[in-house]
Amino acid sequence: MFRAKKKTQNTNTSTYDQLVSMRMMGEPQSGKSSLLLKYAEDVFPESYLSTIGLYFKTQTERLDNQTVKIQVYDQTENQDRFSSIGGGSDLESNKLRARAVLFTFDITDPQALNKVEQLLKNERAFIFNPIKILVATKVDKKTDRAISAQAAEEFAKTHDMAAYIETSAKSGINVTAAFRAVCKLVMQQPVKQFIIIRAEEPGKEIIIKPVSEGTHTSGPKR
Ligand SMILES: Nc1nc2c(ncn2[C@@H]2O[C@H](COP(=O)(O)OP(=O)(O)OP(=O)(O)O)[C@@H](O)[C@H]2O)c(=O)[nH]1
Ligand SMILES: [Mg+2]
Repeated sequence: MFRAKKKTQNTNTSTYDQLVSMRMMGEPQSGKSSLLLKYAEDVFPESYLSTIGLYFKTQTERLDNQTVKIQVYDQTENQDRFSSIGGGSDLESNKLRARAVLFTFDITDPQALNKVEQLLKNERAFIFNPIKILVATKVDKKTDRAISAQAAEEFAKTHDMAAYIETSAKSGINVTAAFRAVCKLVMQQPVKQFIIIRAEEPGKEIIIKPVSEGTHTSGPKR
C-alpha cells in the first residue's frame, strides 16, 4: 500500500498535468514534518528536530487519470505566524497561496483542538480561502489518546473544514491516503462532501467515507 521507495522529485514542468499546493499548519511538535517526511521520503526519524525556516517537498501522484504534482509547504508555527503577504519572499507568498491547509493535531494532547482553534483565528493566514483539513497525528499512540475521533470530526465540521483524517507517521497508516485525499478535494472544488479517513483497527488500513454534511455522527463499528 505504501511506497517502499522515494519517488524522483522531478521538477520538470512537462511531466505533470496539474500542480496542487498545500501547507502544513499546527502547533510545534504536532507532527507536521514527520508526516511530510514519511509521505515524501518514506522515513520516520524518532528524534525531534524543530523545523527551522520554510520548506517544501514535492511528490507526484496519479489521480483521476492525471499526473499531479503535489507541493507541500512546512514551517513551524512560531515562524509561520509572522508570515507576510506583501513583504515576504516568493516562497512565503506561494505558501500563503496554497490551495489547502492541513491542520495537524497530536491526539495525545488534551488541549490540541483548542490550539487549532487559536490558529484558525489568524485570518491573514487564510486570506486566499484555502480548503481546511483536520489531520490527527500519532494515532499509533492509542493508549495515550486524549481526543476522540468523534470530538475531532465534530470540531472539523463546525469549523468549516472539508475533511477529518487520522494518521501516523510512525506506523505509516493513512499517510499517502491523506495527501491523496487532500489533493482530490482541491481538484474537485467546490467541496460538497465531508471526507472522513479513520484508523479504526491496526492493519485495517483506511475507511474513505464521503458523507453529506450534518448526517454523519461516527464511523462504522467494526
Ligand atoms: N509516536 C509517534 N510520534 C510521532 C509521530 N509523528 C511525529 N512524532 C514525534 O513527534 C515529535 C514532533 O514531530 P515533528 O514532525 O518534528 O513536529 P512538527 O510539528 O514538525 O514540529 P515543529 O517543526 O517544531 O513545528 C517528534 O519527536 C516525532 O518523532 C507519530 O506518528 N507517532
Ligand atoms: Mg517541523
